[in-house]
Amino acid sequence: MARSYSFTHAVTKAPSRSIISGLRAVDTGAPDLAVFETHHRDYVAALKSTGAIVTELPCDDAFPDSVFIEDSGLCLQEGAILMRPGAPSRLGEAEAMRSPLEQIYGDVSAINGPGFIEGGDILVTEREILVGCSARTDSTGVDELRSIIMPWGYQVREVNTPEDVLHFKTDCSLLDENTILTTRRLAASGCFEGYDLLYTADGEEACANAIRFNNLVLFPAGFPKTKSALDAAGYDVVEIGNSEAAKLDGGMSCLSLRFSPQGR
Ligand code: CIR
Repeated sequence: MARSYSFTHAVTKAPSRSIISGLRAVDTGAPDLAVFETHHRDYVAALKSTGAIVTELPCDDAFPDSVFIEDSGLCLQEGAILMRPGAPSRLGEAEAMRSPLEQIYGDVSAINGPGFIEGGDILVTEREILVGCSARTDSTGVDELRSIIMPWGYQVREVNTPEDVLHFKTDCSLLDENTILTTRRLAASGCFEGYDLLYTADGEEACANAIRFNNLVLFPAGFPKTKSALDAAGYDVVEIGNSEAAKLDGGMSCLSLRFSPQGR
């Protein structure tokens, strides 16, 4: 299977009591920790059902958004890179990931700045790595990432996250070697030329953040038209409740780091 969606490992972090203080663009009410925990358990179970080794880190009350672990790192076969989150309240989350990732990789790299970059803006496909500049990720951060991973043979392409969209991957997901699930507003930027696209159904843009993880597509519950389109296209879709993460602008990709460390 392809390296862009076939993974031996994942790392998750449990939601903390402090999620009620998590960042959000629009306040639609406080997330309910018990419901979030149930959804999170279902999510971890789905990852494990594919045979992957899942490291479940305990919650960290100091960082309300740390359940959205994807933003703190980028994990590739060759190595892990600690990100440099552009949200000031999240900056320390990356350093907190150093030790867990060192235990898996032995050694890790880091974005040292002055630029910023969050994992939610990074889409790894089979042929390249797209990084969307956003309110959290800037060109300087993208350049520093490029300087670390180009020697490993990766092509990094800087693109743009639409205005008022938190992260690039808020609006897209990889489904297979050449297929991307995307909103029309993101695809309109032309950033997916050469890929096959499956569009979220009108009114269901909030389900664009899914993940292909081995044989499964983990997909937020409550988006029936897009779910049917994925089923019809032959994907093995598992619906996971996302109501509480959504209150904090989070989705399926944000909740894990997914990777296959070389030789481990
Ligand atoms: C934040 O605003 O940073 C969090 N409340 C949500 C982060 C979602 N992460 C992601 O899309 N990768």
